[in-house]
Amino acid sequence: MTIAPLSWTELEALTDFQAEPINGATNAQARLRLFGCNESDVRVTLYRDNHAWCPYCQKVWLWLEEKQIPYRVEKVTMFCYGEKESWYKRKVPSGMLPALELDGQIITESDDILIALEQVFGALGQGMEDATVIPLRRLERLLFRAWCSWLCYPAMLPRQEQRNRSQFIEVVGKVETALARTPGAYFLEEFGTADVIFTPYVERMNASLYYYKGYSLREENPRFAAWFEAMESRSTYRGTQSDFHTHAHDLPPQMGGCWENGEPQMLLNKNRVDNGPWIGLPDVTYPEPENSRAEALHRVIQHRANIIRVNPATDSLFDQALRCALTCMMTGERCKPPAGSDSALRYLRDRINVPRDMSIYAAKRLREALETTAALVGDEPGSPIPLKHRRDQDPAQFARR
Ligand SMILES: N[C@@H](CCC(=O)N[C@@H](CS)C(=O)NCC(=O)O)C(=O)O
Repeated sequence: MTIAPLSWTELEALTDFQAEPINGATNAQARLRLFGCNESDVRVTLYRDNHAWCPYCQKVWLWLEEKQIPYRVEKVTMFCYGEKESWYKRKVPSGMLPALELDGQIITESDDILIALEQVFGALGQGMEDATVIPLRRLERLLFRAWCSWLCYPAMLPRQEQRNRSQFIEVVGKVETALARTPGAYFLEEFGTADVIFTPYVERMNASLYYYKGYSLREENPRFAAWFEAMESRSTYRGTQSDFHTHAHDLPPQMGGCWENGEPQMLLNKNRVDNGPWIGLPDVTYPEPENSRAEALHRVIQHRANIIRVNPATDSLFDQALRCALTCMMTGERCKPPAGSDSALRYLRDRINVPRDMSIYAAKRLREALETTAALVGDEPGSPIPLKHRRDQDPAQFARR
């Protein structure tokens, strides 16, 4: 039995999700963050990428959120997503992100940004140049290099793949030892700068190695597991957190390629990240909020005109198919979409970006509903996700009209 799709008006009545971008919890949509202060208190502007993807931006973003410094956000296009805004190139000729304007002065390089912010607003726990933090910053770069060597270069021989893997796991052992030095789950006695420094790439390592190498960083290392869990207890981190699907497909153009090892576990993991089930993947472990479906619905309704316009299917076909998927997500009932809409539904399934579009559980529920609905009419995949660029996600196409 399947039911008829609800109208947009009926769907609108099913969500009471209320975004509070300015003073609410950390979120990727805000253009201004006040934490209860007045707009006249704002001394900082963060220039960051549109997709909430750039790891160096995430570092500064998380720091500002933790310290509750009022700030403005200006979003800029990364090269592989589209054309860099000329106003930004006039400000920062290299076009690199992040940049920060502090009392009218532009600062680039994420580490220099954090040092400058510390000088004005004080450190977050132990600061960037503290004797306990400096060796941890070096360890983070060591881990980063070992990750790149494994992920971003093709291993010509199985022996080489094994060596790259062992080298990475050896550095992971050093990080586990560093985490074990204090009784709590964080790097030092209290949460602070060191945790912020590790966050962006450890999140990307967890996702990419699961998908391209069949290795689950978070599940195979108890101190990492405890650290991730502690991070997820913070609403700041939750607001910046991405999912496996987003990272697996955002990383290749940025990193110049990610290489699959073709092992059985890798193939299973890849299939699960791409086709579900998404609930239960080790990209998140905090309990699902009750309003995850309402959030997903709210976000789709808000952007539905552009979502329908950029979809390769005709507008009327996709409008109906999308309403079927949303009806399924909200009622739990199957709702058969028009014939030939399976590929269009999977096109959207594969282009939900976390946290740019919505939070992690909302995205999982939406992907699930799109897949369940597509499967009612066929097994046609969506058009492939590009590997060398992500212009299918060019922000210029999604600006609210
Ligand atoms: N060392 C710099 C690295 C920044 C960086 O590599 N940014 C990349 C994005 S992750 C970038 O802006 N690339 C230009 C672009 O993609 O448009 C920092 O720490 O801020």
